[in-house]
Amino acid sequence: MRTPVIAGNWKMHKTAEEAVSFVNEVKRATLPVDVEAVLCAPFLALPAMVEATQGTSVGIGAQNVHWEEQGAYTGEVSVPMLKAAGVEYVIIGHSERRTYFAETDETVNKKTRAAHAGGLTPIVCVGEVLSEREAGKTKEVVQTQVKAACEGLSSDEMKKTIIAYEPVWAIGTGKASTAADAEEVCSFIRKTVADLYDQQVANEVRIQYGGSVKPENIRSFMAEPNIDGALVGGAALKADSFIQLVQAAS
Ligand code: G2H
Repeated sequence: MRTPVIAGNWKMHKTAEEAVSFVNEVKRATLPVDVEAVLCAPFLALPAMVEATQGTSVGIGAQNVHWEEQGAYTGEVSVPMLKAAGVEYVIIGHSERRTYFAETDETVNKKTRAAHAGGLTPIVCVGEVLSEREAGKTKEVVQTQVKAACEGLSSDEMKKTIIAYEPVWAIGTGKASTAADAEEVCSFIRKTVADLYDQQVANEVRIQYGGSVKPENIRSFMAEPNIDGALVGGAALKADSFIQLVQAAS
């Protein structure tokens, strides 16, 4: 069966010092061994977090990466740089990056391929905006994004890809999707992967729900058969809340 994965996406929050103090609080808690816990932090906090989580089960992730290994790309960070710092995961194609930083399906694909080539686990975000949902286009939009993001991945790479379904209208708004609606789309994403690869690959891919997840509602999402975890923003900024989320996913 698939191991649930709870990933905190801190967005542009926390200095290295604040991040380490968060990690130290998490280390004092008992986390379930059957849940993968990940913290995705700003670049500057990553090395200190990798060091602070040594010997624990908490994995560390970045929130973006460039697809080239090195070169004249001012302000960018590459997969080998993240690997050298001990980072294991990277969020790719978050809707905030698509909206504010011109991320496209094409760059999402390049980054996803680069992540796999360099040994990072990509958490690839997909999801519709409100007008698309209201126009009944959710599945069409999500299918296009999944197909584009995964183009050229081997079956093994696809199995190791984490897909985060984040309806854009639910992000940071406090208005989460219902568990049933999220399950319908996550199940459709799994079917899309089965059509692109095969049922075995689809059975292994982990699909998270993201968008206003909190300790009070995570159980309803985790109870759904095609939801294998959550990508959590606001509710992952406090250690006690993050700990509760990981414990509830067990
Ligand atoms: C969606 C989510 C984290 P929040 O962006 O990826 O944020 O939980 O604050 O809605």
